[in-house]
Amino acid sequence: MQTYKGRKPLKPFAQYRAYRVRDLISRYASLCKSTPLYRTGSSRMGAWRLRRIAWLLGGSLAVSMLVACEDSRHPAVRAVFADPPASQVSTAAREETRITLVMKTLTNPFFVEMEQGARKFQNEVGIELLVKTATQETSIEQQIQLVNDAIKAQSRAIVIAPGDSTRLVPSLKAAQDAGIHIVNLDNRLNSEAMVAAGMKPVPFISVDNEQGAYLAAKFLADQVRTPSEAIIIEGIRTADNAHQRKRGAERGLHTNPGIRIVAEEAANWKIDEAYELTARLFKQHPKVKLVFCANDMMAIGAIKYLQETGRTEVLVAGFDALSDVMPAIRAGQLAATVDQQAARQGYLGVSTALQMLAGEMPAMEVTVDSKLVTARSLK
Ligand code: ALL
Repeated sequence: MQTYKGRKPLKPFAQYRAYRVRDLISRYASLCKSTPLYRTGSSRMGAWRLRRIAWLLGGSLAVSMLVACEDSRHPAVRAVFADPPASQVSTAAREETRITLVMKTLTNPFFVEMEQGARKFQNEVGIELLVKTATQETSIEQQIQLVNDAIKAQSRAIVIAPGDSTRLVPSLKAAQDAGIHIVNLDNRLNSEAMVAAGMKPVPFISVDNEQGAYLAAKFLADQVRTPSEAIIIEGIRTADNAHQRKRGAERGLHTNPGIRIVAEEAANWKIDEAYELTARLFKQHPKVKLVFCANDMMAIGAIKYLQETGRTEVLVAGFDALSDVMPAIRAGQLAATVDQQAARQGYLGVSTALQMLAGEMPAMEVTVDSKLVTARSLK
């Protein structure tokens, strides 16, 4: 049994309620912080009063919403959360909150971090969380199989970071037909494919991929003063976020009129493919000065080739801010990357699924903050 802030152990529903109160209060507090009065401090007493009233209102609103929504919960969830005998709590409650997180592959530390965030929520609230990943970035068939397995395992919700934006849709539709809630993380499912398949809309949690890539590519573009060639190494082309990052990178590089993009090709998010692609592209375009990679794994592959061939003046950018690339950032081998808070995405994905299980309406689109990381920002 887990404890909430060291106090006496609480049952899963009480833990969920405690989590919701904290969540609602903190959301209310950020709302208060964003009011002009709070920000400008034009009237100290006024701001203080407003804040205090807002906190009190927020607190009571949160509590009353929880009390009010308790009885409107899905009957199965209500049955589990409504004080079953202590001996049954762990098994019955866990089954009713069985959530499967489907990610792409643990060969990419990005997903290890995403799992950590999901596990953090699991530990706070006490749900049953199954974590499944395919073998490779490109193992889409296997990911489809994982969704089918989650249906058979009677998961109540599936939280998925899909490797492909369209191919997962039919199996996710089958999951919805089986009454399973779906939460889409990281890479957006194709809305046209969803409509064509008759899928209901699902909440989506991710970053602004276009803007993140724009910032990283612009950082590269700002470093060069003479006419220069650039290449873009893309992720899997059937993934929406790979497409968004390519667009953002083009926009960022084009902020410098002296830059010409001479090649844009996919290395499918993988180190080895990026290494080989970089080698091939540099044979065709030996004067390239800038390399934008749509993720850090591919940046690692590109840097490996550049180091081996003594091209240390070439500037490279990545995406993900993996801890593995921080030494390369400090050493100047990687000029920039983008922190997209994988753990936060995992945490929010699973908490959104639980919210749906409790019969609440979640936010349909959550954009997690992303941040440019450079040697300077690390100081
Ligand atoms: C994307 C993520 C990452 C990651 C890639 C590899 O969906 O956003 O940037 O590196 O998947 O699968």
